Amino acid sequence: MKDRASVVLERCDRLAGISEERGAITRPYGSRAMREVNDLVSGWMREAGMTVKRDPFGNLIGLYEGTGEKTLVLGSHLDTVRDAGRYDGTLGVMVVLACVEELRDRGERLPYSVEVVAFADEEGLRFGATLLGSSVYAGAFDAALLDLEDAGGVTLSRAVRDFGGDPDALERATRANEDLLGYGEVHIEQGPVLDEKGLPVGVVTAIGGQSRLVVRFTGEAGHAGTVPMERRRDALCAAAQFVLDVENAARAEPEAVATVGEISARPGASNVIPGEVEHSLDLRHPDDASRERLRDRLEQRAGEIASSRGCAHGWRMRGETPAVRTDPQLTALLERAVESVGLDAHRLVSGAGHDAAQVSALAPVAMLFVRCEKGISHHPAESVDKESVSAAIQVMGRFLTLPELSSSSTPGEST
Ligand code: HGY
Ligand code: MN
Ligand code: MN
Repeated sequence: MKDRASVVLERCDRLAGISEERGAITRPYGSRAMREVNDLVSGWMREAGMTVKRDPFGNLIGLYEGTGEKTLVLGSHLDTVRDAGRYDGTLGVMVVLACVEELRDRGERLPYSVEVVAFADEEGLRFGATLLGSSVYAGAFDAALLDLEDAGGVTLSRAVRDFGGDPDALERATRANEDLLGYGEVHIEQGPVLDEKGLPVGVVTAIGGQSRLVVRFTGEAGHAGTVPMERRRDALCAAAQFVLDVENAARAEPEAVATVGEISARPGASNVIPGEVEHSLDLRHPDDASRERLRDRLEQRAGEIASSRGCAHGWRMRGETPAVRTDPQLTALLERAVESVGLDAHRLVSGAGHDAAQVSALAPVAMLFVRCEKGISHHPAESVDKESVSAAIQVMGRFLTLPELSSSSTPGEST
C-alpha cells in the first residue's frame, strides 16, 4: 500500500491541476475550480469514513465521529492566491485527512470526534478581504463585506449565492463551541527558518497581525503629448512616490513588512496621463500597536504627497486581523507530540496570516508548520519534501491520541 505522505503529495498535485488559469494555480472563492476542488475533497472525506456538509459560505466540513461528546477541529484552506504554489492551505487539509484515514484503517474511533474544515476563502484573492471562510465559521463575519465587489462588479453576496451558499445565513452560521477541544492547523511555514535549521516541522507560538487597505490617488487625465510637465496632476507619479515611501518606512521599522501587490491606473492608455490610480497596501507586524502606528503614519504621508501634487487621495480599510498567540496548553500538547516522534519542537512566529488566527475567537488553537524549500511561497516554486510531510502526518497522528486530548476535557483544564 502506498505510504500516506505519497498519497498526500499526489493529492496536492491533483488539486494543483484544478485552476481558473491555464498553466498556473489560481483558485479564487466561488470559482468553478473551487467547486471542483470541494467535490473532489468531499469524495476523499467520505471514503475516509466522514460525513460531509457545506456551511452557508461554502466551507467544506467533514466529521469523523468519535465515542465521546467533544470535538477537535483540524483544518486549513483550499483557495489560493494567483499563480500560487500547490501546498499553501492544501497541504494542511490533506495531512489531517491522512490522519483520519489512518484511524479508519485501524478501525479506531477516538473518545472525541474529529472535524476537518476546508475553508473556502482564506487568501481574499477575489474580494480583497482575507479569512472570510474562517470568519463565518468563527462567528466574526462582517455582513458589510457582502457589498464588496470583485473585478467584474459581482458582489460577495451574489458570489456566495452562486456558490450554493446563503449570504443571509452567514452571520448565524457560527460553529457552536461548547463541544470544542480546540483547533489544529497544519501549514507550510512560508518562511526559511525550518529549511535553514534542517527541521521537518515546527510549532507556531503566534501569528502576526495584518492590515489590508486600498489607497487611491486622483489627479487629472490628459494628453501625454501636450500637457507640460509642470501642469500635470499625474496620479501614477503620486502613487509611485508613495509606494517607495511605503518601502522606506517598512525598512526603517524593525519587524515590519509592507507590500503593494496590486495596482491599476485609469484610463489606462499609453498616451494618456493617468487620472486615477488605485493600489493595495498590505502591512504586517508581530506587534499590533507598531503596525497601527505605521498604518497611520503612512495614511498621513499619502495625504502629504497627494496635496503636494494637486491630487486627492482615498484610504479604504479592507480588513485587519490582530496578532494572535496560539493557546499555550494546546501548543504544549503539540510540542509533546513532536518530541514523542523524536523531533525537535522548534517554536516560531508566523509572519503569514492563517485561519487559526480567526478561529482563535472560537476555540484554543495550535499550529504545526511544515518545512518548505527556501521558504518560497505564493509562488509556483513552492515545494515540500516527502520526509517533512511524513513527519507532519506522524506528529498529528500522535497528537490525536494524546491522553490529555482523549480525556475529553478542554486541554486548558486538564494540563
Ligand atoms: O497573506 C497571508 O499571510 C496568507 O497567505 N493568506
Ligand atoms: Mn497564502
Ligand atoms: Mn495559507
